[in-house]
Amino acid sequence: RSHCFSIPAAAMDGGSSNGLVSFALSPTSTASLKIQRGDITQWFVDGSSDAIVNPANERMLGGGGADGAIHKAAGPELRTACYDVPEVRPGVRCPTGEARITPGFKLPASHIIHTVGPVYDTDSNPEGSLRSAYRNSLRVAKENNIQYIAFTAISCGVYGYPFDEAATIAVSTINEFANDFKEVLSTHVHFVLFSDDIYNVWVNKARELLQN
Ligand code: AR6
Repeated sequence: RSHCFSIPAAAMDGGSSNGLVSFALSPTSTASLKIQRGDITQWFVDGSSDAIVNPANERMLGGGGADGAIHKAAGPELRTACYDVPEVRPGVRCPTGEARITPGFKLPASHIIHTVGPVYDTDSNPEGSLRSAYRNSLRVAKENNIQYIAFTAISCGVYGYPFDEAATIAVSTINEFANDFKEVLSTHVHFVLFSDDIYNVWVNKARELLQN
């Protein structure tokens, strides 16, 4: 099979390496899955239509974790743009499992796709909701001709999703999406992960699920 796993030379030098590893998705699509350590607010792909995915909440007006860091880095125009996203019911601009897009404003990435993962302990179907959050983010990326998209580990911070279960859903959902859109999916998918713990879980899960 064409699934490849490679550690670029720079990643083996140690020091400031971001540990970038790359996997092929569907053998018939050109899409790839890359996993690295890092701060998602700094991520971009030069000269492309790119988007980072914000693990937001249903109000979409900012918060802690990655959401807080993204709002801080994007600047106050982001809050205004989010405020203008229509409410689907009072206080809810993006229901759990759905996704919305805004410009990136002061971020290096050109767009932000806001999605809302499940609160692990209170969602009635956390697996379904997390799957929807990834799938709808990819769908919005595709509809907007985004060539490169970067995710964090949605729901793995404040929302308390166990890392191993979340990694299984993240990797398998992205792979399924690539298979569903074989000939058309040309969106390259990145994970930019803050902690070594989560990075290791994600790399091991991608090896397990994508290399056979
Ligand atoms: N770059 C990459 N990853 C990050 C960064 C960063 N700058 N900052 C945090 N992470 P979380 P959730 C990682 O809590 O669980 C907010 O208040 C973090 O280590 O950001 O979906 C929202 O407003 C973790 O692995 O998102 C919501 O109310 C991952 O990003 C709520 O938190 C996700 O953690 C959403 O909670």
